[in-house]
Amino acid sequence: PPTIRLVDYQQPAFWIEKVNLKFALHPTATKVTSEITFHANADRGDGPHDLRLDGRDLKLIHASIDGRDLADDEVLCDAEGLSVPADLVPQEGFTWRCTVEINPEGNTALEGLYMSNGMYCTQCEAQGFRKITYYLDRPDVMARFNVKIEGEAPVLLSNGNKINHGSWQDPWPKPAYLFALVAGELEVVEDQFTTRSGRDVVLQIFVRKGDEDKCDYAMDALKRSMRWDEEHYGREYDLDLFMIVAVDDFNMGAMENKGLNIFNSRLVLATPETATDANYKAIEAVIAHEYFHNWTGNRITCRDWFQLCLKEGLTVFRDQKFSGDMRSHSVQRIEDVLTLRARQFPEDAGPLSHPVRPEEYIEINNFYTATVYEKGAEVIGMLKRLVGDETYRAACDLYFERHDGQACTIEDWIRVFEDVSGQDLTQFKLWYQQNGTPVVSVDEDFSQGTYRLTLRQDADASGHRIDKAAQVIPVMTGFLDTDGSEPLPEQCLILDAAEKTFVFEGLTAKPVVSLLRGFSAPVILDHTMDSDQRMFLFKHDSDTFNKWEAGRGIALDLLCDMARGQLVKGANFADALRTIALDGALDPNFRALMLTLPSEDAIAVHMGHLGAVPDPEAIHRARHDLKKTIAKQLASDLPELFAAMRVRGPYSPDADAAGRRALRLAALGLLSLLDDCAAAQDLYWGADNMTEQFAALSILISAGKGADAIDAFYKQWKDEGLVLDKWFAIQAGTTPPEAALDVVRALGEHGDFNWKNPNRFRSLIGGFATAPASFHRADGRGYEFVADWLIKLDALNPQTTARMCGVFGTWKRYDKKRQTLISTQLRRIQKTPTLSKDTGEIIGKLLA
Ligand code: BAL
Ligand code: ZN
Repeated sequence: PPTIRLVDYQQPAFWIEKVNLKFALHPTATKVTSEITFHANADRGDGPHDLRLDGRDLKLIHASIDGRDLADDEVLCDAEGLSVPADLVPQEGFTWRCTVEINPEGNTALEGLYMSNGMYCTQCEAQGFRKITYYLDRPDVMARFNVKIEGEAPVLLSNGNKINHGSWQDPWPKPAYLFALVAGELEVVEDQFTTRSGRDVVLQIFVRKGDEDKCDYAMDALKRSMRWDEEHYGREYDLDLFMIVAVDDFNMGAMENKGLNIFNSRLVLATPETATDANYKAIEAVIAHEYFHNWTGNRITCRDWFQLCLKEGLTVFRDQKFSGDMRSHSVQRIEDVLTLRARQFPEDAGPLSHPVRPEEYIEINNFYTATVYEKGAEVIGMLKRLVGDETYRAACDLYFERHDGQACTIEDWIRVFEDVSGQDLTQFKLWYQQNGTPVVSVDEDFSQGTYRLTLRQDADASGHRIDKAAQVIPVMTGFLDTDGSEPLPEQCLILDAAEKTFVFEGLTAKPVVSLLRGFSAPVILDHTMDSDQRMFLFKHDSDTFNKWEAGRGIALDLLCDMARGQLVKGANFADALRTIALDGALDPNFRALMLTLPSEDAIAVHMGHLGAVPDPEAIHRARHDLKKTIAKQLASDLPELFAAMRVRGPYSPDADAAGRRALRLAALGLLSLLDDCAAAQDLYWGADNMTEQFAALSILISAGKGADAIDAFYKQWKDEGLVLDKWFAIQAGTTPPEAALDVVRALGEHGDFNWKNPNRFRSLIGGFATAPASFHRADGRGYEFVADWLIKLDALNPQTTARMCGVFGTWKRYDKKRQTLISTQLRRIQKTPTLSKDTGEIIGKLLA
């Protein structure tokens, strides 16, 4: 398959003004008739041009230009679309009409128009529209759509304003990737919102019968998102109707189609009995994310798919700030950094590394990555820090004013910041262009009241950054005296050269420096500190992020030493943890985060930084042992902490209640190592909400004591698909490593393992593959198991398969024997005769 390159971008030969679409729905033979008004692109200045339209898996029934039917030999169809020779195409403009037949039921890839539980739905980003009809399926072609849907279903939805049953008109020009259609037997939950200028908007959430009582939180989150975007970005909603549909079979989390967001049902539906606090938080964030796309993505879209981060990085940044406002900024920051480090740093350190704005791809679906999304959001955060809050807002205002209705590039985005701030951001733009994670190292010198701090930026260990230009790295820095006071104000040091020395005068003693506060840049900080210094910051840093970071650093060092077989004493650390865990002045959510040890994957990464080859089984044991040390140190406090954090009264998913539950459950996790899981058993059998029931189940399974609870959970929830996903996932992810493969093999045969459903597949196969000690078992049978399933799924759903191949992305960090076992499986996948372009691209990179 060809490689698509940013440098080859060319405007289309024709633009589209208007599209009329008619759907005659049928499960296996839907007819789509399109009438498209084209006009010449005067900027091209070349030609004459053939008419070249994108199209895949379409049966062309009829086509005409300006009313003249085209004969079979006048339309040249191939696997990727069709062409009509230039001499048959009026070059100034023309009306194209065609009818195609498509098969929604046979569409297992879940791109284009497909069926989910008897309901028709669409997913068109990035290139699904070409599976619906022939079109210029590229985001810079923005057109007005009118849609007529003929079908028996009581609910027939598309974008924009409803004209009558099945007829829709979208007044806003949009690229085809934002097109959506839904048809089925759906119930609607309705509310309303009045915008700040007084426009009344009807809000509707469509769900399957029986799920109507699970939409309250999503609706509430939607209204809060709408208000937040008005208050923080001056953005109002622009139609009279905003619809959300919950769909069970969905490759992504959700999709921001204009006026008709389609959501994976796990990100809409929640009741206290079926959803955890984490589920509620994710619903809030994703509802906001998709809503915010209405401006950052829809009103202003991307010129081409290389610019994906223009809408995704910015929209993630916006949803993170929204969640911080709704809950706690310091906890939100820690969680965002945990995600970045868990997903993006490994991606950037391995064979799938790419810049935030990639410059080439084979399959664009493979670039909906942590780098584009999460690192993309970090880049926006740095930009805001560099120009300041007010300038940031002024630049965003200018962006919306200047580019409304356009398909834009990163250059357009950077230019509004340059115009408003007067700064030259050429060097800053390297964040979009260079891949890899910069490593910032530190030298300190103190003499005669002068403190010199030298910061250096280097290539990371993976070598991705060798020969790369120095980037602009904002390093928020605090200075502490031995009594914990701060002799100098916090400042943002700008490291914009390979090396820079910052000089501070008039100090009476060498300060303890607190670097990269708030994680002010997505870099690896290589700051050698002894354990006393770390402990000092853990106890005294006023920056919550760095307080957490110091504790985490101590834990990581201990865990690495333990995994390497060294005898270590964690008592000091456990004692400091105890102080924090019991400090009633601190946010319980923060205390819970502190009590949660770094993940096994994070420990493996840290070992890599220290030059050691991680042993997944030893890491698993080390983590368990340190937990036990902590549990013993807190033994007399845990029962009380567990009891004190109980939330009384009806369940509420708000941050305070969720934070108390998080601390209570962290305490329970430790307590279970001392009481033989007695308290966890009590909680499991007595829980009245899913957060506690599920956490207790997880504790029991990981202790090998979950058999009765597993059976009972299944019986209780076998008719609730989303809860059943949890049942598969928790067994796959937390069963002790020696038993996990047998368990997931058996679950793979379970009657409810509907592997064609992406959520279910991800629960079982993804759950197993992200449990390092199980997946990386030394005999390689974990790799073989996952590869078998990936080969099977690829034949039906390339997008979900390719994404899950990312579980092999860190394979070069392991020992030679494991590397050989993994590469054997990767080659086996690669040899699959019908391997998809999506999976082929990822496997090719993994093996390169
Ligand atoms: N645009 C794809 C889904 C999302 O990022 O919102
Ligand atoms: Zn998005």
